[in-house]
Amino acid sequence: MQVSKVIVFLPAFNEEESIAEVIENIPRSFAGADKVEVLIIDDGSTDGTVAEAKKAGADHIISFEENRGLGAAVRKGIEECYLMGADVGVMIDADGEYPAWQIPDIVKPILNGEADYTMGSRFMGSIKGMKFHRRMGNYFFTFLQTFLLRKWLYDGQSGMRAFSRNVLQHAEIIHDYNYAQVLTLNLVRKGFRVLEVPIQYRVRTTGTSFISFKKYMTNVVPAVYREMARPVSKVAGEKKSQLRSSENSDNKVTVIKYD
Ligand SMILES: Nc1nc2c(ncn2[C@@H]2O[C@H](COP(=O)(O)OP(=O)(O)OP(=O)(O)O)[C@@H](O)[C@H]2O)c(=O)[nH]1
Ligand SMILES: [Mg+2]
Repeated sequence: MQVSKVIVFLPAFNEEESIAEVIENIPRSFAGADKVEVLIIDDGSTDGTVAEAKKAGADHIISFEENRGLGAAVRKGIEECYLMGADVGVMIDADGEYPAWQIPDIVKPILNGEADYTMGSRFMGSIKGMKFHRRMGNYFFTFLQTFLLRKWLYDGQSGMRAFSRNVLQHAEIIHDYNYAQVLTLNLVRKGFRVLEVPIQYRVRTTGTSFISFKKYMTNVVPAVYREMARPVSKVAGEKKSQLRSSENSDNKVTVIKYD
């Protein structure tokens, strides 16, 4: 399938040292996709993240006045991709850990009609520098999702994912701290087809991680429980929505401020 517009969004919080390189490595067109736009969800950064993103050629920047959390940032990215008329939405972390040049690889199964939702899988691909305790944490939370969904997953915490337009319309993220686990639980239970694609990953050398053991236990674990406890209805297979935003004909950066 040939699509007209792919939007790649980057949730970013104080990533001035790495964001430009990620943006520069995003292919601006590739087999099956005519046009690729870049959207930054700046989660209240207090450093030069926004200036660096503009310099590197970001097309759209949405800035939160205050830090809201990664879950809130990804929720906004998904909503905006849909409203801006993306045929396929992609998210990638801004810290340089994920291979932006492999975006076509994770979009391809969606264009081919093989999947609705893809995740770049570090454990199916290659990993440079992941600490032992982080690896254990990843195995644990991935296994938890596998168990709850009765579906084998390799990497449930990936920071590189792609979404069909239908997924962009129906995805729900029920907490602000993180999205990784609850989003997959939500989409698979709605009947969307998930597929993992091997990617090359290297641990960040700049910035700081938002992950804390305590916050994972007090935020992620209860959110996983709440997501599984609430009813969701199957939506996959519905007729795709035709809603499209008007085309942005110039290349100016659009800055929208949210308070
Ligand atoms: N630190 C932090 N990052 C956020 C927040 N909101 C969005 N982000 C962005 O979310 C992405 C993932 O955050 P990371 O802290 O790298 O999380 P991670 O990759 O799971 O953890 P590491 O393996 O330690 O890098 C990065 O692009 C961040 O800039 C937030 O509130 N705090
Ligand atoms: Mg990271």
